Amino acid sequence: MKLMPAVQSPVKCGILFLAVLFLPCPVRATQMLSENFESRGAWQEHVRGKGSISLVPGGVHGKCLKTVSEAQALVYYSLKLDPEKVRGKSILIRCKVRIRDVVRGPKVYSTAKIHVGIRTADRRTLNFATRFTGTADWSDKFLAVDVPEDAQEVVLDLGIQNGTGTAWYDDLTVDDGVREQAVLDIASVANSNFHDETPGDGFGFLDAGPPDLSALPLGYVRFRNVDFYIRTPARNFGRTCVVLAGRKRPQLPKRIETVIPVKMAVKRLFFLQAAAWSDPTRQRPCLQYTLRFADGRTVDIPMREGIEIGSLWAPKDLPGWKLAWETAVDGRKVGVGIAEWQNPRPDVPISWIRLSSPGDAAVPVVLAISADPAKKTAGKPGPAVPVERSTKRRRPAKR
Ligand SMILES: [Ca+2]
Ligand SMILES: [Ca+2]
Repeated sequence: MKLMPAVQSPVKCGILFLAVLFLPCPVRATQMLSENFESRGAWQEHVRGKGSISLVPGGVHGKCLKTVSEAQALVYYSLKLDPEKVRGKSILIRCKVRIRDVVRGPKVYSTAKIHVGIRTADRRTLNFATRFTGTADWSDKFLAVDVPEDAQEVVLDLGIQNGTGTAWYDDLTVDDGVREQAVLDIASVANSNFHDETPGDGFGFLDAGPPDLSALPLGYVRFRNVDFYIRTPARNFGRTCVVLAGRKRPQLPKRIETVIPVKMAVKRLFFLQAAAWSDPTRQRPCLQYTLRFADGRTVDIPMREGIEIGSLWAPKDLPGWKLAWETAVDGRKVGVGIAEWQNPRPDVPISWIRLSSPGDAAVPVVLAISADPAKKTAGKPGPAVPVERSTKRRRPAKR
C-alpha cells in the first residue's frame, strides 16, 4: 500500500490519500428478490375496471410487465413479500420503468407507481409509493420503505391506481437497504445536470456538448466496492451534480455558499469526481473540500489535477483517484473516479462540507460523496437510506 504525501491543512492533521484501499467490504446489501418478468411466477393480477396486465416483449431485457388502465382502472401486479425477511429493515426497491400518456386520476395518488402496502399487528395500513405521470422512456426508479417491526403483511404492487395510461416495468430488485457506506445528500449544493446536447449555447452540463455524463447510472450504485447515491434529474429541479469554475468556465461559481450536511463521525470519505479540461501534468488543485468538525475546527482537502482528480475525457487511474465508471460516445471516452480521504479525527463528528475551486485550473465536477461511518448501528450499518425519499402516506386501506 502506497501512502500519498500529507497535504496542507489548517489543523495539520496529516491527511493521507490511500491508493489501494478499495477492498471487498464485509457488509453488503442482501438481495431478496430479483424479477425479470419473463414468466408470471408468484405474482397476482388485480384489475378493477377497464385495464389489462401482460408480460410482453420489448423490455430492457427480454419481456417486461405491461400494465394498461383505459379509464381510471386499478391495475396492480402484486407480490407478497415475506414479512419475516423485511421486518425492521429499510428495504430498497429498484425497477426500470417506462410510461406512456399516464394521466393522474381523481386523487393525488391516482397514478402509475411502485407501491408497497403494509398491514401492521394493530391493523394499521401504511402505504409507500413512488409515482409517475406523463410519458418517459425506460429509466431507473426507486422506492425505499422502512418496514415496521410489527409488519404482518407486506405487498409490493406495480401498475396504475385509478389513473389512465400505460406503464411498463422490468429488471426489478428488492434488497435490504444495508449499505457499507453512508451516502451524503448533495441536493443542497447541486447546481448542474449531466446532459448537454449543444456546445456553446450557454446551457447544459459543461456546455461542451457530448460526450457528457448522460449514460451515468443513477440512484444507488456501487463502484469499486464503494456505495454512492447519484441524484436523479426527476427531483431538485433537475440538478444532479456540482460543477465549479475553472479556466474554461470562469462564469461558474468558485464557491458554493450552501454546504453539505454530514452530522456524523466518519472514518473515511469517498468523493466521486472528475475534472474537465484537465492537464494532469499541472498537479495543482482545481477543487477543494472544506470540512467543519463539530468542535469548530476546519480542514481543507485540496484535489490536485493528475493526482486526486482525473480527467473527465481521458480517464485513467491516478495515485489518489481510481476510475469508477467510464463509457465511450462515438469513440470519445468519458469517465469519473473516486478519491478517498482518511479522516485523522474519526472520533469528532463532521458538521458539514463546503465545495470551492480556485477558478483558474480544470473545471471540477462532483457527482457524489459517501462516508464510512465511525460507528455502525447493529443491524443497520447502512445510511439513512435515501436522499430522495419515497412519498409516504398513512391513510387507512387506500393503496
Ligand atoms: Ca425482462
Ligand atoms: Ca449546451
